[in-house]
Amino acid sequence: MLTSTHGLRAAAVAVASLVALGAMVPLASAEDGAKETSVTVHANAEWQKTGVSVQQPCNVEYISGLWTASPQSGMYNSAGNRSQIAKYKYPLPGAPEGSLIGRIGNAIFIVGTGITTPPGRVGELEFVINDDIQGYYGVGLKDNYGAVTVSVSCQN
Ligand SMILES: [Ca+2]
Repeated sequence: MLTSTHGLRAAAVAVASLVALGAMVPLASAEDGAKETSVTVHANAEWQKTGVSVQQPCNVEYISGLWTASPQSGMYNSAGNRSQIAKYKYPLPGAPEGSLIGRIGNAIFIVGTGITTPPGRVGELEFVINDDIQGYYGVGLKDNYGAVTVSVSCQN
């Protein structure tokens, strides 16, 4: 899904990030070839394909939405629940439960509220909530609800 309103907001975020870093880097924008995609990730589903084929590192930024991996902990954004650390069988052990996790091939990484995908990784980008997706410890994804939306901006 492509949306222009999300594009504007992500561009503003990108400007703010570059200003904060003092970077003298030309801004990526739709005009100079960056391709931006809005992706909604659901809390109650396993690894979700984005349709985005990563060739060069892509920027992922949280836009909107709340979800939960455990309703008694309340709702939160893609940063997850920082007071609950993911267990061994979760997609990314040691990262916050309920955080947004990305995968390209066999590389799994935290997205949280925003990242640049790891260099040298090529393939389809996938997302999942950091929860017990196999139902190893309990009900797994069955008690989850909500969704978060991110923008994915790639130069390829
Ligand atoms: Ca759960």
